[in-house]
Amino acid sequence: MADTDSDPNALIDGNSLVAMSLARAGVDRMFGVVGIPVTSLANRSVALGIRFIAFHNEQSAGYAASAYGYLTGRPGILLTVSGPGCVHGLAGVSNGTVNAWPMVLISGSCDQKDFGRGDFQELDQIAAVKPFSKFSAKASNIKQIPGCVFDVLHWAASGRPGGCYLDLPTDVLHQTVTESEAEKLIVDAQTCRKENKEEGIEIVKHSEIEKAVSMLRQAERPLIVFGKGAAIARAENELKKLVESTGIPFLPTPMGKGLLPDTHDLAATAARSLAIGRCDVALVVGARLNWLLHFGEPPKWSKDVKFILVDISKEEIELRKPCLGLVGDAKRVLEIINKEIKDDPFCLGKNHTWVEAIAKKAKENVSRMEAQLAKDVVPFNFMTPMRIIRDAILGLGSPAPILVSEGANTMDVGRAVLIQMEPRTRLDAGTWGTMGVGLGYCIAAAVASPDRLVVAVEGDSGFGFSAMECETLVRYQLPVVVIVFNNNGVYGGDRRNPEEITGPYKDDPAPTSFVLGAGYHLLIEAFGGRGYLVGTPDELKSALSEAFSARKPAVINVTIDPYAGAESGRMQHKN
Ligand SMILES: Cc1ncc(C[n+]2csc(CCOP(=O)(O)OP(=O)(O)O)c2C)c(N)n1
Ligand SMILES: *[C@@H]1O[C@H](CO)[C@@H](O)[C@H](O)[C@H]1NC(C)=O
Ligand SMILES: *[C@@H]1O[C@H](CO)[C@@H](O)[C@H](O)[C@H]1NC(C)=O
Ligand SMILES: *[C@@H]1O[C@H](CO)[C@@H](O)[C@H](O)[C@H]1NC(C)=O
Ligand SMILES: *[C@@H]1O[C@H](CO)[C@@H](O)[C@H](O)[C@H]1NC(C)=O
Ligand SMILES: CC(=O)N[C@H]1CO[C@H](CO)[C@@H](O)[C@@H]1O
Ligand SMILES: [Mg+2]
Repeated sequence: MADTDSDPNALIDGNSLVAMSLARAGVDRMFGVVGIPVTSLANRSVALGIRFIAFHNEQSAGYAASAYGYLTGRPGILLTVSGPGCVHGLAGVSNGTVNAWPMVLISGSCDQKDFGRGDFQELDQIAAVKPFSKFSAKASNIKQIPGCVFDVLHWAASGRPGGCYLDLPTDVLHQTVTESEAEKLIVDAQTCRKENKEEGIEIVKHSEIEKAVSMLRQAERPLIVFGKGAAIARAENELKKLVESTGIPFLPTPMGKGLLPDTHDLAATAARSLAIGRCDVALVVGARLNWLLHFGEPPKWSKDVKFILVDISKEEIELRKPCLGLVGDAKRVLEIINKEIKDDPFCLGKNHTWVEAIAKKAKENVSRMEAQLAKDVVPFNFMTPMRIIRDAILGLGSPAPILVSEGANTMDVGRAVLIQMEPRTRLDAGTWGTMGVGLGYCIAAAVASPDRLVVAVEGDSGFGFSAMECETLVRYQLPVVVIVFNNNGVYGGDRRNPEEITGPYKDDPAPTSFVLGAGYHLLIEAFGGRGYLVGTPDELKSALSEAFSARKPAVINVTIDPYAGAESGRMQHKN
């Protein structure tokens, strides 16, 4: 390419114009897999100061982009090739959308004039992405590129965030404009976006705030529930103020954990059943009343409970009627609620019967669990290694590591035992219970928060979905320690009754079983990372201590009794 700085008439192509537009829009990281027709787009982006994290598989890269969007609040970018690259990328976009996390899939697509004739990697990508995305744009001509780039970035992060898609046909990436034309197109796109910024979210009415505060004030057994919507709105300080000024107990969803410390006096996590079963007014902030919260319905919730829902999306609130809906950004709405309360404060106090009942239940549950955790069981069950990991993580203090978790038993036990002290330090297989998110999340976390260690606690099946990305950890020397709970399979060992095992393939391993004693620690050593094989408390402690202080890519292969834990984890009734 010519020295374009000095020559406004020099020509630049679509690839360069995409990279320039992204850089001007403030994009600083990109995740993906290169190939035809986007290799040069990646190269140009790197040349403009965007860090490109190259993955083995678009699925993991997409999960990384979505998690990067969540952790930073700015859209994570996934770059893929046409056809199959885009199809693999759908996992990431759907992940962004289902979690309400900002991300953008940018995919090359086939030549427009050959579409419909069986062109290389041809697919109607706009149609393929549609069910999974919030907004799509296609640049049919190079001049549309800057506008499309600014549009998708805007839609990904505005209102309720989600996954968006930008389609870039091969021919468009090869068209050219002059440097000065490119500059003008970018400036126009920027200006146009600024003018439209005011559109969008309606803000909650004051009368609704008054009603909400009065409901909380009159409640006998109020509860505050919050989820990752509150995390993405960075509402932690407002939540703290609300909880501490009113003395109302709180319950985080799995990824809301850490917005307030799990060890807080008013945490109702260990009294979850009582808290949701008996509360009469629940203020739900940035969390959906979906399966994770039992749809807000009996028998888990009391039939008389009244909900106050704070959500950025009006549609979400309408879906959950009847309730009092407060539409708006969680941080902003809580600020207004706190202000309203400040004018006429109320506080339940420690010896309020409801607060006492929750504290008592939580204490009982915690002591029961601690008694189990205290035992050193070998061969390892799930509890013993989880306690050792918990203590090793707590020993690191602040800044706390970012914890990534997937698996069935491994994730469920980890969710109950591991302690979250800081906001946005937990990423798990949440809303969709998706296996395969782990390594992508680890990479995103390491890239988004370079000051934090990343610790993944993974079932061996969950790990296997994206295990090749161990090479990516080593290549970028990311401070990620992956702990694999190796129980030889999905949920663990073969639990079939002998009478179930018949037919011509009865000698095959069970559909849930993997090879016995897989050397997952050797996998990362193949790439030059550090591997540990552990089966006893001392071995685990020593591996953790070494790996945590090294802050280098490592896999700790923890041998777990294949018959510990339950089939399907805690979702047994559905399998
Ligand atoms: C994409 C996807 N495919 C399949 C599943 C079904 N599934 C649920 S948990 C799980 C793996 C559980 O095994 P493991 O990760 O080893 O955890 P363990 O219970 O053994 O600790 C699978 C395959 C899923 N949740 N997501
Ligand atoms: C991208 O950069 C790499 C490394 O510099 C180079 O080998 C490759 O040819 C470039 N490809 C394109 C299409 O620009
Ligand atoms: C006990 O505590 C765990 C984790 O803290 C929680 O998951 C579980 O629901 C609690 N049990 C009850 C009955 O509330
Ligand atoms: C709590 O109980 C103590 C005695 O047990 C009492 O002195 C105090 O006033 C009570 N506080 C509130 C806020 O009710
Ligand atoms: C995406 O990740 C989130 C967060 O872990 C999880 O809730 C969901 O299961 C995943 N969804 C998809 C489509 O992978
Ligand atoms: C390759 C390897 O070292 N595999 C080991 C993994 O862990 C199991 C259980 O401890 C051993 O049996 C394997 O030999
Ligand atoms: Mg397993």
